[in-house]
Amino acid sequence: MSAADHPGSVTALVILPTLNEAKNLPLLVPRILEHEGFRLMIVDDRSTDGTGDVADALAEQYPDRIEVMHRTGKRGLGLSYAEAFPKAAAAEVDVICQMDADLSHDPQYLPAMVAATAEFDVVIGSRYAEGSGLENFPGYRAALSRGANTYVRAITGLRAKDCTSGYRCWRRSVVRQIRWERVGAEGFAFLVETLCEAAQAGCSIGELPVLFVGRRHGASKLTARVFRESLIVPWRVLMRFRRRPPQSPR
Ligand SMILES: Nc1nc2c(ncn2[C@@H]2O[C@H](COP(=O)(O)OP(=O)(O)O)[C@@H](O)[C@H]2O)c(=O)[nH]1
Ligand SMILES: [Mg+2]
Repeated sequence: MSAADHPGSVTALVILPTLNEAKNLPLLVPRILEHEGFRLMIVDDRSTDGTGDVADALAEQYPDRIEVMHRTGKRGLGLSYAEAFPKAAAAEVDVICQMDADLSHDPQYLPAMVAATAEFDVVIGSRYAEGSGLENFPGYRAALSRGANTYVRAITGLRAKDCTSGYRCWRRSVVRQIRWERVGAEGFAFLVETLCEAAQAGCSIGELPVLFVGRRHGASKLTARVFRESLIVPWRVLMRFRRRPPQSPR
């Protein structure tokens, strides 16, 4: 696959995890699907605000372009992605994307990110690459995010500026190589764990600057439990790779 050789013909499947995003989803979905060649896999975790029904209605509105997964097991962002990624890897698409459903990740960046997978195995929509920015994001959240990145990079050896961004595009061939069975993070730490797995597998990791906009509808799901797991996971990953730290992005 080469996006550069075949501009416009590259196909992408975007995984959208949702937990109480009923207001955001109808605003976001049309903006993703206005891009030709894009499809969606919405992974809802028994939202209590009707997001599951909103997703089903959107799937009817866009025939053959949206698949909705209604999860029944234990809730968690990581658990949702861990279920969705292997399924997405079996789809007939070139690129698999992941993004938040709260309008923080602007879909306008998707085509460029997908195109950049011609050069990199994984492309991060980065809040800290040169030219990026944060908008409507409280100071304490920005500080937490920067601190998390410093912490993760120091422990794991990852070199990306934004290791905790949930906005990413992966070559499908790379997703098929990841050892999903050993990815154990249940919450947001999944993002760090999978990036480490990718780096360990020798994948090249690139970053494109994005303007990240803090959510306007609904509430953050960053709980104390999720936060605690995020502190532990980088160490767990380090132990897993022991003397073989993740490689630097090429
Ligand atoms: N399926 C699923 N999605 C989740 C869960 N927790 C968060 N999300 C989704 O993950 C994305 C990021 O969560 P968000 O609350 O915005 O995190 P924040 O931006 O760090 O405050 C959003 O689309 C959420 O709806 C979960 O437990 N399960
Ligand atoms: Mg958010």
